[in-house]
Amino acid sequence: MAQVKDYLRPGKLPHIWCPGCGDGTVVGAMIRSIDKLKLDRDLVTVITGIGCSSRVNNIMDFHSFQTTHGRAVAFATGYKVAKPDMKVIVVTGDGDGAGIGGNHLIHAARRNIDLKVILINNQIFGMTGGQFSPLTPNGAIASTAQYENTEYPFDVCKLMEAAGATYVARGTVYHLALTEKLITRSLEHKGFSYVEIITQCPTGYGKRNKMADPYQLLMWQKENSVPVEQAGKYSAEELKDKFIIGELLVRNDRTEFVEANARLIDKSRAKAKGGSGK
Ligand SMILES: Cc1ncc(C[n+]2csc(CCOP(=O)(O)OP(=O)(O)O)c2C)c(N)n1
Ligand code: SF4
Repeated sequence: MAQVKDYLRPGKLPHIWCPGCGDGTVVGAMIRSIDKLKLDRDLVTVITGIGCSSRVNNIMDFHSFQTTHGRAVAFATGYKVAKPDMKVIVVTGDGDGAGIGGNHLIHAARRNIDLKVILINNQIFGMTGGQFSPLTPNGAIASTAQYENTEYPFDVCKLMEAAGATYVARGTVYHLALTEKLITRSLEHKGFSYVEIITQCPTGYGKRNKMADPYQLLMWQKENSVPVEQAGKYSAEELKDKFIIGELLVRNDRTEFVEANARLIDKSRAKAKGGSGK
């Protein structure tokens, strides 16, 4: 088994993340999953938007593109259509993926295109100084919510399920073994995969919310997570504001988008040649 450092670009360490940031832990989990599956690294592409989380491809030694804020999924859609043999992993933040890029996320899920989206949810805009995102908890403090956040976060896993994704899961940096397993399963799945990873931003979120020590943020992840297998034991009120973690949806009843189009092209060509096209 190779080591994580074997998959990092030479000369890119030390990385840019703050001490205690969860982004590097997610990189480790992604690399261990790729290594476990023995994926050919020349057939893996990591595509990101803009944000601290979107800097993962700066250090990961795979084909990679850092695109514009919120557009990683749109870019990856075109890339996957042009290069269907590539394993395309999109890494995005809660601002990047669920805010400015939310519409792309919905429609990629609806198409069931074979993208592996990993949304690193640190509940804040880390890179730009701690503005609240669509996933910031109600009542939390942000640089743009100095008294408290009066908005409510939404459950992107449920949204992905409703939109048509065929693999949906949620892990946390605290529950790292589970998270690694979920990433591995999503890489094996054919179709649109969404894995949300709850992580910590001590600088932009923790400091303002009485959890400046990354350890406190990890304990917050632990205390606010409920394994999906146990969720049935709790009332709706008890599950309010909790993260349901684990494999939330796997379905295999929808044809993957690129494959559906390839089939249609074959059918149309056969028809043009005088066949029935069936
Ligand atoms: C079109 C556009 N709007 C705004 C920005 C500024 N911007 C850069 S990163 C970012 C937010 C990043 O937050 P998130 O996606 O949650 O990632 P994090 O840094 O927390 O990992 C914003 C608003 C930008 N680069 N481009
Ligand atoms: S600002 Fe937050 S998300 Fe960005 S590197 Fe620092 S701890 Fe990580």
